[in-house]
Amino acid sequence: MTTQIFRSASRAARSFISKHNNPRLFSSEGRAVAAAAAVSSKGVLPALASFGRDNSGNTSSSWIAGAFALPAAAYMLQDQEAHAAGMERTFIAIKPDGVQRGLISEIIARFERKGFKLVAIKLITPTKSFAQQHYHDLKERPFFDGLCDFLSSGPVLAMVWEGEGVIKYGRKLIGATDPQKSEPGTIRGDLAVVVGRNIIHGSDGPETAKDEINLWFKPEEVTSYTSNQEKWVYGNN
Ligand code: DAT
Ligand code: MG
Repeated sequence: MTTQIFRSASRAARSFISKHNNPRLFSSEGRAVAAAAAVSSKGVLPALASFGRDNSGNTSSSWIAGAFALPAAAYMLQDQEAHAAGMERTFIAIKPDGVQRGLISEIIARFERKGFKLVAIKLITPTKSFAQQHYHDLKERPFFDGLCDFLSSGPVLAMVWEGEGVIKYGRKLIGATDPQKSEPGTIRGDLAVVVGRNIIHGSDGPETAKDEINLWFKPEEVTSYTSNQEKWVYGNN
């Protein structure tokens, strides 16, 4: 019985979350949806409880499951809402040197193991003008032309990663721009030697993250889903 209640609760929560887990989930709009559901489920509970009896006066197990499922679903939604507040997305790209050196799985593994979630990925060789757009902030720098030639010289693995604090922490995983100065344990510190071949790009703030995701991906290429491990990666005690 307890298992049945738990399954039913999980199903209810999952189905609600998947229905509402669209690209806007982490916007204030998305939070409002989750909050409204949590509040309204509390409101309907007493009514549901009174319907949970059949004519013989026995309690119907399906209604009981339903009645218990709702508070559990509301609890899970509130939990989702709590960690949704700090959720972010960042643009991460493995540059042609990282792809050619066979470092894709090594780099993806570091983001995955941390607990971040991959929501978009594609292998693409950008044109030079696309590379210039991507690095437009650096157009006055002496290395700009060579940098854009390099980025457009072969396949780049473009990705969007999602998680709490992923923009800033993604940069920590990557390490300093110059691999000579990157700490051991970081991607550039462990896997690269010179600044001209530092294997990976990561957005440096919320605005650039948004702009870079929009530059590299169409909205429909960025997925939204609830990973099974989220309830173990996030939580407040
Ligand atoms: P980051 O990639 O850490 O965000 P950035 O935005 O300052 O660093 O520069 C973008 C890329 O340009 C960087 O990954 C490698 C290249 N680059 C930066 N500084 C350079 C330099 N002094 N000489 C050559 N290439 C450089
Ligand atoms: Mg940068």
